[in-house]
Amino acid sequence: MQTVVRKGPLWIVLWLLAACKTHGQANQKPNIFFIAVDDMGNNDIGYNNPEVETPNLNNLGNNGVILESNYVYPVCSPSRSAFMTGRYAHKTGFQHGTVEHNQPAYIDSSYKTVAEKLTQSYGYAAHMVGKWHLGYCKDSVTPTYRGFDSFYGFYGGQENYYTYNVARYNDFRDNLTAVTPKNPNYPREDVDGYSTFEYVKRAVEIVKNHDKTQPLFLYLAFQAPHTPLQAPQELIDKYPGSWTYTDTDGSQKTTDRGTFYALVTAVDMAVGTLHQELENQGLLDNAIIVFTSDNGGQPKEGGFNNPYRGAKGTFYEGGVRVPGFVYSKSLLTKTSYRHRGLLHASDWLPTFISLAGESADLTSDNDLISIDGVDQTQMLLNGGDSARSKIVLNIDDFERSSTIYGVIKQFGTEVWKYVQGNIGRRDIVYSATKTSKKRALKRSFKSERTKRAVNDKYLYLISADSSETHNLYGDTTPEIQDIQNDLEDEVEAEKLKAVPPMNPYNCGTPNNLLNGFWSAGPGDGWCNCIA
Ligand SMILES: *[C@@H]1O[C@H](CO)[C@@H](O)[C@H](O)[C@H]1NC(C)=O
Ligand SMILES: [Ca+2]
Repeated sequence: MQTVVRKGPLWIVLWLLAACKTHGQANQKPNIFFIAVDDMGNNDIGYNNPEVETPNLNNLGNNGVILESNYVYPVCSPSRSAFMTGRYAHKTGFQHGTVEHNQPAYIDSSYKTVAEKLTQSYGYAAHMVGKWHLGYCKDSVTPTYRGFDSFYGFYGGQENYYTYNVARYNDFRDNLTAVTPKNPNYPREDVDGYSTFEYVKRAVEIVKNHDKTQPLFLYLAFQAPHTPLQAPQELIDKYPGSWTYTDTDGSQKTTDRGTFYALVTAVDMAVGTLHQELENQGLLDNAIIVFTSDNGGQPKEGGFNNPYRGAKGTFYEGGVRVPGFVYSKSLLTKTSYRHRGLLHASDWLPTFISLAGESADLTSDNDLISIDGVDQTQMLLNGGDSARSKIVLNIDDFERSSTIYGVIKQFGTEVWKYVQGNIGRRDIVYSATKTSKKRALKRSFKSERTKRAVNDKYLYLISADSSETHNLYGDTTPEIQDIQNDLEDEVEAEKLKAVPPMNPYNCGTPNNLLNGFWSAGPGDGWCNCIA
């Protein structure tokens, strides 16, 4: 080891560097606030669509960096597995859709979660509030065993916003303790409200009680605006009128977009409350707030993705390209713009590690050498180029009917997308029209056959055609042929890396209920229910 004691220019340079680095940061690692919303589409946030009131999200996004190419999976569990592990879902077994209540899926302990890394290697406190949706067949796969100091929320995919009940049973916990609203056996009798507001109440409590000398990681995963469409009446009253849209077959459908907006506005209020408390506690001076959806909007449930084609559950842009932004008072050297660089759900883990470890060497950490995410700090903090030029959208061929392979790749300024298989059913651009205003319904969409065949192939130049209206697959232009071949090769190579899905089977009726709660049950749980 070399100690620097010599006098002269080098010493001065090193001293200056050290002085600059600690300036204004109190020598602290940044606090990280990772906020995930559920099923919010590209057209469901105020800065893209002023019809919905989201002043707090607009303020943070407009004063931060809005992410224009923020890619996730088309449904919840795969995206959340990538958030937690920094890996593609087809590398951890989460590529095959959502985890149902009787499916024994979980993040294997060989894949370290972002919370495990931040707490064990970087000295963070880590707390989780909200929706997990990454399995609960034994206690050791739930949040407080996977790096979080505390957990306040639910294991499954959705539930009633007021009763915390789904399919007749409850799903709500404080760490491992089952919580019922107003349960006399549970000390928190104040747990009786709308879950979006309950979650932020807990987030505020965490922030208030946090020891400020320790860096904080908070994962706040709202259920909203996912179904069921429930919101406080005063928020629903903000959005009178009714909305319609044109469906795939050209028919007019109504959608409960007003109530959906109310769910979004509730999230906005909750984020505003948290933001204010972070300011009050001085926790924002050296911090980053990340906001992202986990998949696109579902038009029939009120969520819209226009100008992108498709919906939640599809591999069109509308399913996988979602709202997201970063905000920081001190860490961004460039703010108030939209970045078009490719960013994937798996990038948050290495980005957070990089922020925590300053010059953390991701290539020498055994937990991280095989991750798929890349460190995006240069892109996010300084407006640099994205650290990735390729995203594998998914590799899943467990069932012929739902087989899907997809990849996005950037060539110079062009971004191309290749998908093979079941790209999804809701395959047009959906725009909602408020019918209480002047009727201006477009009936120009032509009906399209639903494509499900495994050999269907799609090639889109999404940098020029984000609505995916021109399928260029099979085009004979030599340049396009080259790109097509390249992307097909990428998919073939990636197929070899996929692991089997964790959630292809249901357990039948596992012993997953305890006192009316969806539960790991006694002992080792029911992870081995399938022999
Ligand atoms: C959950 O865990 C945290 C951290 O250990 C602890 O402070 C809190 O009291 C726990 N809550 C319950 C209900 O056990
Ligand atoms: Ca979702």
